[in-house]
Amino acid sequence: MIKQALISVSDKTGVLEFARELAGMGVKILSTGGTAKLLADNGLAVTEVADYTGFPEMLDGRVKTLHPKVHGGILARRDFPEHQAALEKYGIPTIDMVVVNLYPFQATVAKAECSLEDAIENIDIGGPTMLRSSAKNHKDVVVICDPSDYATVLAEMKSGNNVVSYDTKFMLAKKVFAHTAQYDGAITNYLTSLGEDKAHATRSAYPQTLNMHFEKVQEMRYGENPHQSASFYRDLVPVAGALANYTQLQGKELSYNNIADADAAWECVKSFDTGACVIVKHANPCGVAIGATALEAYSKALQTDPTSAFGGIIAFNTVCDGAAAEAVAKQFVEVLIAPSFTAEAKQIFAAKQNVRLLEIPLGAGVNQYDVKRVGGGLLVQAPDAKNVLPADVRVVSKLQPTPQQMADLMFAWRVAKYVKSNAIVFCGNGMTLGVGAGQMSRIDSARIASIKAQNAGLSLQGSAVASDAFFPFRDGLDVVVDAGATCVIHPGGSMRDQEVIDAADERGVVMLYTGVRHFRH
Ligand code: 93A
Repeated sequence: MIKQALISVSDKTGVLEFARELAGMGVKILSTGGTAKLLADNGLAVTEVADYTGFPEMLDGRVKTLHPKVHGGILARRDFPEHQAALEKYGIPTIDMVVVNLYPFQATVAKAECSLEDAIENIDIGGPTMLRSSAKNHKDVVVICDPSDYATVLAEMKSGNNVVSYDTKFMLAKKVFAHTAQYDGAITNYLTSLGEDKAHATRSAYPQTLNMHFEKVQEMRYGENPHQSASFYRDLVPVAGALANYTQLQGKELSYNNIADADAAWECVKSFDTGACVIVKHANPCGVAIGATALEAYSKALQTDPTSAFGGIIAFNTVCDGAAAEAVAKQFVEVLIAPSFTAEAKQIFAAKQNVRLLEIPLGAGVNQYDVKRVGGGLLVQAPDAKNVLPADVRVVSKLQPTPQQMADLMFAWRVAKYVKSNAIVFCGNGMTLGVGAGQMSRIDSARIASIKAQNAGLSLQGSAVASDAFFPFRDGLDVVVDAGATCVIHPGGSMRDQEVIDAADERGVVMLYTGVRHFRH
């Protein structure tokens, strides 16, 4: 039975309505300065904590609620007679509900002009203390740190005579410890990112102690292999447009490899600003194409490597309509991704319940960190968010590219970014013709890409080639030109650049430098 609640919130969203409902149910309300004023100004009966404890808020508000009359009332065990006797002796009533959200530390330090002084003043001490006290004693105290829980708690109280179930109290307590851990993590990240002079100009993106916080989306039956257990977590702060925001419309449970491949396909297809389709197998694109319709993009992408596309992951960056769905449904597909599906497309897959359909809203967010686990450690870097534009590239050959070659080269370059190194990608007419991925030598990738094009019955005559890093020798270039390429794009920057440029001129092909490398491992 909730008789007394303490409300102290920085984010005052919904708190007035919530407090009004509590008051209506006969709950006494204690509150701190700003919150008390808001409630009182709106006609609610509220007791200020300062009046309650007999101590004023002091030290510029640093000490408001840090008092035995507050913490005793929260922490006392209701089922321990000694605790009850102590409350009685010192005149401490119980506090049965605590509603607190914290000083906005993260928002404060996100501002470029934030000083160390500002940051420190925004480290909440009393708030987390009350949250932790209540969460520890959650058996008897309802604790709310997220305004989105007001409605749930009210509904339970109304239907249950001012009582909140243990399950809800436990859920709320778990949320509190996750929340305070994240809050302390943000403080640690901030303080340990400051440079010697503690000035913000020298703040590092990589704190000395790195805290990252995720929440579980789902456990998988197994990991990369059946003997490995696995789980999928998403960022606590959602990333717009990211895979983790998916909604599964139908199909079997997603596996670990499904999620990894779906991410590769989705990241690649999202990078196109016109309608595109990407087919991924074992984390590499095995077919990528643009098209006036989803069907056209898919049909072209499939041609690159129909063998590998079997059981692949397919992603569109445009709505998947009936025509595209019908074509895709003819092949064995593990996962199909699109920003949306038409009713007709959904209908077509209704007959194929094994296919996992994922809807993911488009968006331009990028992860703050790109991470890779190594033995006993974590490699952390900025994500490869670089998109090379036509204005960024430099023609280094004597021959200038035609507009068609330029378009094909830019397309090939975009794809190469998403192919594991060493990557060699033959393209033409807005589609991949041959993809060489994940080889230890660039020349082998070049050979494999041309063999794959041959196997698929695709001509490489007049094709465009992208190489994710520079050609260290002219031999790789010779392989792609022998195969039929007439234009090549790569970063440049090798010791033997001149040898490779001379080879391009000798062979009469166009060569472009991006000045940017896209290794991907
Ligand atoms: O300065 S504090 O660390 N010291 C405290 O004793 C204390 N008690 C509550 N911060 C404290 N709070 C925080 O005040 C709460 O966590 C909440 O964010 C804020 C609400 O203040 P007001 O009601 O004056 O707006």
